[in-house]
Amino acid sequence: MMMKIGVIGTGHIAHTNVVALIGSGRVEISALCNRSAEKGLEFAKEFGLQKSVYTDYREMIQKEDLDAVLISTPHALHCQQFCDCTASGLAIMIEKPLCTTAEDCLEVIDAEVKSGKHLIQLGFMRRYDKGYNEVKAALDSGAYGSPLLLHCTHRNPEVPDSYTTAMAVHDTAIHEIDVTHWLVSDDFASAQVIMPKVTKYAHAELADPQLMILQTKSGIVVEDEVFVNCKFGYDINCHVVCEDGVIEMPQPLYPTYRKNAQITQTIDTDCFVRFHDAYDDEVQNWVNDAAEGIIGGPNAWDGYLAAITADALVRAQTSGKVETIKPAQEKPAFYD
Ligand code: ISE
Repeated sequence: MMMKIGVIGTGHIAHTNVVALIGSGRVEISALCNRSAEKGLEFAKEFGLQKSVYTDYREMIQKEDLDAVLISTPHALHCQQFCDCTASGLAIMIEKPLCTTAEDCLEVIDAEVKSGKHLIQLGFMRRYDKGYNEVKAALDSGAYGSPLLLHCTHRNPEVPDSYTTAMAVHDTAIHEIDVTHWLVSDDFASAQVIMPKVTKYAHAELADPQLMILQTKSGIVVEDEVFVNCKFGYDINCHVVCEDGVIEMPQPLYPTYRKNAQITQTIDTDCFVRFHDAYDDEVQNWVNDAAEGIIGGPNAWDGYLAAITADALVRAQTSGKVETIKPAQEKPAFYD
């Protein structure tokens, strides 16, 4: 049976996800919603979806007979939309972050727990990337002993002038926050940020690069260089130092060219190209699981942990101190 999906928000990520959803051959996009009717219609036309286009998602979920929704709207709208969709018992796939504040994340968690059913899969797509999965499998095999220290880089070629210092955490490092906590199966306990000399390419409101240092409860240190005007490419690295060896995440496979006494190799410049397959697998997994009535992948509690870790990093950006990360409540047994 085809799963009936409503799409809330029709921006760039929705586009990537809808391509993957249609490609799964297991879903029908029944309706979509954008606050701008014009944009909604444009999107519908592009995909040949002669379906219902709404400007109000509440009306959409009320009127349509949906099994699930895909949410990719501005982050500040997530909390209310979650709570409304959860109340309707719909399975939800949502792009990161869960919400813009830790309090809102707890509200969503409360709504999901009260619903009695796992409904939310959070779109931290790096957990579906082949390279990270190879690192995870090596760590879980135990062959390299315990992880001690992770060196990560998150480099973007450039960012617009609207990108601020705090966004280096909320938009960018948020990926390492989630994926490294998943890799080492440990939660973060403290955060620190070191601000090096600022690149000449950063605008006045942006400290770039930044060195973010997180430490887990068991003492593992994750060091993340976030450099969003590196100019040369979209360069994501993860290097795990363990007791019995070192694991380095593989890079996308491009040929090397030898010419003029040089070896050259492509580096991606766009996150949607670098993580194309991860975005695709994330959606395929969600569809396959949801068809069986299962919700897997990163959950709302992971979203909350990422939010409190991000908050501590943002505090550390200005305090220059080591900031403590402590959940306001115990993890509900629901998420065990
Ligand atoms: C963006 O939102 C992403 O998700 C990218 O992966 C990240 O590299 C970029 O810095 C963010 O702005």
